Amino acid sequence: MIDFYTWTTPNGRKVSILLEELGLEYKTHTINIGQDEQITPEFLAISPNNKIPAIVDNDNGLSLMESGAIMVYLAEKHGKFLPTDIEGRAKVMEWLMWQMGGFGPMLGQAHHFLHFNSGKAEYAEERFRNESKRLYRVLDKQLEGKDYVCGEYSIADMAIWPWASRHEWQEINLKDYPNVRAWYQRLLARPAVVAGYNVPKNMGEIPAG
Ligand SMILES: N[C@@H](CCC(=O)N[C@@H](CS)C(=O)NCC(=O)O)C(=O)O
Repeated sequence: MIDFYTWTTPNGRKVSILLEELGLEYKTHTINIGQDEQITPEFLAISPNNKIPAIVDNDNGLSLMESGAIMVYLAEKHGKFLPTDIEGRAKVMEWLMWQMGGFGPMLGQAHHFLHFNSGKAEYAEERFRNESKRLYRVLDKQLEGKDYVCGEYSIADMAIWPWASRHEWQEINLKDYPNVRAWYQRLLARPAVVAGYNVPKNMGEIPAG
């Protein structure tokens, strides 16, 4: 059984979608980051960087932070959603790292400057609006002729999708990125994606794209 520490954000949803896709038994612990629950000593013992998501695997006592590391661990432990051949694995890791280093952090900045604090920093708004568009163009190109980011459905899709679900906050219209839009809706049709999105609680309708 997995103890899963999370909040209603894309980084948390990446892991809950994978937990649902794997059909694993897990217990959700809600860490309300708006109320600083991520800086309690109990949570810091599990997640030393004081951020969600984190897990404890009760099979072996392993605690892990960082969504990408958690996804690789669970995919490898259960032998799903991460190819085992060296090239296939490298491609999924490439797009997982792209999400961890770009499509997450840059879009997170877009949320701050375009959604939560618009009108305060013109330079930052312009920078992250342009960077968001560039990242969506990259993803659109990667998805050309493919159903999933690396061909087969993998943890790369599950890592990228929750960030794309916040496209409205990023001032992105998915109609401008037809391959992304089709892929976004393809994942939205998966019951495990919807179930994972609604962890730790239902926040209302999921953007349809
Ligand atoms: N690189 C980390 C980022 C995690 C992250 O930024 N978590 C945010 C919520 S999405 C958080 O816990 N923020 C609380 C804080 O910064 O105090 C991961 O992918 O797990």
